[in-house]
Amino acid sequence: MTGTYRRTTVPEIDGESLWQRLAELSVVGRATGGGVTRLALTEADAQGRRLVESWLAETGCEINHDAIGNTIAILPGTDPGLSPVLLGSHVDSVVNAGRFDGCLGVLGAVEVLRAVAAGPRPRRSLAVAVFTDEEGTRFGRDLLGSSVACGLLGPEEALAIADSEGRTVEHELRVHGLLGTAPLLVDRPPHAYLETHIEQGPVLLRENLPVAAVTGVVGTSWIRITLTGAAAHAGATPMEMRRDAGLAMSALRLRLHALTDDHPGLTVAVGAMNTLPQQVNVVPAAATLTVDLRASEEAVLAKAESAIRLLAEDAALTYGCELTTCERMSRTAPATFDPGMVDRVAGRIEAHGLPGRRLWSGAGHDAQQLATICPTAMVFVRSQRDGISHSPEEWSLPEDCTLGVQIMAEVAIDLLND
Ligand code: HGY
Ligand code: MN
Ligand code: MN
Ligand code: MN
Repeated sequence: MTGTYRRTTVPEIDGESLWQRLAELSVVGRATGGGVTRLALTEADAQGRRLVESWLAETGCEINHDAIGNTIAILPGTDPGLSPVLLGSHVDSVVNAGRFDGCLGVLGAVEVLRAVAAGPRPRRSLAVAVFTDEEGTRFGRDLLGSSVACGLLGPEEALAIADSEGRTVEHELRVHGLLGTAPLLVDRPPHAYLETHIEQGPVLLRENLPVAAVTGVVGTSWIRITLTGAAAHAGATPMEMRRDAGLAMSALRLRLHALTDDHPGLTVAVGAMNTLPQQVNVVPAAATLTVDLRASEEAVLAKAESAIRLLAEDAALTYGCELTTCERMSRTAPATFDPGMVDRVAGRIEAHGLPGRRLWSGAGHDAQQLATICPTAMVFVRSQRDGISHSPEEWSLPEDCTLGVQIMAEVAIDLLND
């Protein structure tokens, strides 16, 4: 169902400009694997932020940063005392990522700003947020910027988080001149928040639909586990005398995946795994792995989390090892979006002559944090190539991107005149 969609009365989103800017931003942090690497608060991420802020400035917005470096741009309405309508997302990425994850939402918001700035000023101000460190891959805490903005994580605690080389979030924000004094969103909640994002899954592609209204987002729990055994000679040590931490970790990994059998709706991923001392002829003395648990129901997520420690202790014991650490790295709660906001998005999709498909998100998003402080909804845009994401293969069609942002613009413009 591609091709042209019925236009509506509101200003049309400039799809050309959106596509151009997605391409331009994708050059910042170009990775050798052909994708994009803009890990949070690296020079590449800061360069990406500066490029986006230059485009925000062109629309006449006032631009500030808050205590965790979130960019907050505001286009004043005729009644600036009213709480603003906020659009946003992120431009930091995982390693060797695609060009759409987060960027579609931020650059879509830029296009909505351009369309609104070109017309009669609405009552409410229109604000755009570019959140710091949504991905969490460098500092180990996902949705960092939006969690602080929404009062779910203290600024001091967040600023003190360090990466594996000991560089703190605060240090990196200072290096890039992103530390600011703008009020946190929780202190002045927006009237509403909207985010456009690629689905990062196969559902819309399979159903041949370009867009959907997102009904909610899974909760996520990241846990790091270390098992300790004993280094030993790979040849001379009899098998029954070994305390092989690598073997214990492999057994644990299989048991973690088996959790999905007794917890319907749970997803499990072991994204990082390594053994020490990483020598071909030494039985591993230690092994570390990270677990990414997700569920749309809090009870399912909590039950899976509580099972982890027992599984790790049991796997360690089975192979004569010890469980040394089982620490939570990050935790976000599942979020159900405001039904009225979801209806607005679905209604605008139907106004374009399309089914108002509602869909739950298996990926985490800044919107799940914003949902704790104001009415929130998301627009999903179809992902191509089986929905692959967090990969250079990530792809979406220009007309689907334009339609998704057009839907967001139409909902936003209604809210701006609320
Ligand atoms: O992991 C996630 O779902 C998101 O991309 N941070
Ligand atoms: Mn994202
Ligand atoms: Mn992502
Ligand atoms: Mn995400």
